[in-house]
Amino acid sequence: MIVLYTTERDYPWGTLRSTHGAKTKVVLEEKGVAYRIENLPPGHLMKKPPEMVAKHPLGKVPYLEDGELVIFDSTVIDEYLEERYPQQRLMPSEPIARMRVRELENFADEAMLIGSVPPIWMPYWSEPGKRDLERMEKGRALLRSRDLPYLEKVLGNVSDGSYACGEFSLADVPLMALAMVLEVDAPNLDAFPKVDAYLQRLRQRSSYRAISPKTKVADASGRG
Ligand SMILES: N[C@@H](CCC(=O)N[C@@H](CS)C(=O)NCC(=O)O)C(=O)O
Repeated sequence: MIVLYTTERDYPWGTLRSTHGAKTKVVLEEKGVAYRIENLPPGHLMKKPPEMVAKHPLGKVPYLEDGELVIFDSTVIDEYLEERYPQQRLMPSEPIARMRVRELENFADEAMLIGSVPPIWMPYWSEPGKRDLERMEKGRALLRSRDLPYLEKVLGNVSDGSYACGEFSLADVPLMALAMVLEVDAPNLDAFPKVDAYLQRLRQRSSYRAISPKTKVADASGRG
């Protein structure tokens, strides 16, 4: 069975999960592939113990074992899963459409998951009194000034009720992680009505249950 190494923890304000681990979990769920979670302590992301670095040279999550294979980096893992487990396709077949999916996936990852989101999300892993509120506000400001306007524009190019590139695809997967973060941070999205409706649509997918802040660690530790 596939083993996904990631970090998840229950807090009174919701169950928090690695955003990049969530990307991989969503693809496993969408494809109905059997897996179990190996839940690493959040402290491992700082300490980077040798057994972790042996499997991911940067000591990050996620990494995944599929039999003898060890694979790191959420985007690489998700593309591997797409090719290895072709049920429930998450990539279109036409080259320009494939390019657009990869372009948006990369934007969501680079701009948000490693850009504006960590300053918002990481403080939630501490007690409310210990959070760097100034840092959180900077992350929120970047999200509102750069990332959400672009996403609103992208969503303006697809018909209402569809996903970022039409059918649900790998482009939507990092945005599922954004939906998770913004369920906890709960900003006012009146200025971004298409984003607001889209994030709510993402939260309706059955795969979202496995990353929802409402789903406890013990209730989403794998499938099958
Ligand atoms: N490009 C990597 C980024 C992974 C990443 O940054 N993961 C975070 C948790 S969401 C982490 O492990 N942070 C610890 C660190 O940056 O050292 C991927 O897509 O998997």
